[in-house]
Amino acid sequence: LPRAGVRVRLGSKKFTESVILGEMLRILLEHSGVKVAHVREIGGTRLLFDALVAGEIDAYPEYTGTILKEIFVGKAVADDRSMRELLRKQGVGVAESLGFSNTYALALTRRRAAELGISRVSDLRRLPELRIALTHEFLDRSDGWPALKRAYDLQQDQVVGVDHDLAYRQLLAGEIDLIDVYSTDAMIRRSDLFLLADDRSFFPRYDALWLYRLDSAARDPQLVAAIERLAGTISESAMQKLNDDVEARRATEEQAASEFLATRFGIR
Ligand code: PBE
Repeated sequence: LPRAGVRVRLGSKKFTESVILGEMLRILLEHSGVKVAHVREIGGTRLLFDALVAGEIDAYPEYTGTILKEIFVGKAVADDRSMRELLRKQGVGVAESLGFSNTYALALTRRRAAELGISRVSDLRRLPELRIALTHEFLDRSDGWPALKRAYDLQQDQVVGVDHDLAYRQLLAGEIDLIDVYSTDAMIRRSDLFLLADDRSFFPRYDALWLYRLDSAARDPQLVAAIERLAGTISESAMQKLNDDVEARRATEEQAASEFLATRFGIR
């Protein structure tokens, strides 16, 4: 990871939204004169959080439910305060929410959902033969498939692992019936997918926010200032639009991020 001359290193996960958020903070920091690098698409949650704790990066965008269910899996974290406390013990600070939530959901094409006559996750109990493809991280998280299957009493055993982008293609090609999606994904609206209602409230909230190293923040106050400036500024529909701009190739992640900063803060 780049070090020479760089004061702040940002990381992002391997999906469009994470990269856009990383670019946003990178541009904002550059604008305040900080030498900054954004290491894009490092991988999944584990890799990013480990890199943060190891000091390989100074900050990355995360989601509250992911902190509870993946990073602190097995630890009983009662509330927001104890989550912040646990993170602080690892030298990690938590910013306020960016203003939107991005939850997991199960999706089918609208046509297939109508054919099968289903609208809720619990309806899957009637359909043990359904062809399901799920992203690798979802297959293996405590807020993912095995726990969801238990919570809803589902029977499907033939579930395959797939990359997030590929899942959409296979779904639209009719090769599979059901995938997991992220609720701010552009493809949901673009392909008119149908999301099953989480009728047993299995999923927690996934408010998007920045995690950062407390020592980096002490060394570079501009890091926290920029992160705080972004808090509460991105609505769910704004994030969907940014994701869509990139997915539809109307803009790169950098262009989408800088367009947002221009509109919101007048930064050019
Ligand atoms: N999410 C929903 C996950 C992936 C899907 C954005 C909260 C995460 O990155 O933790």
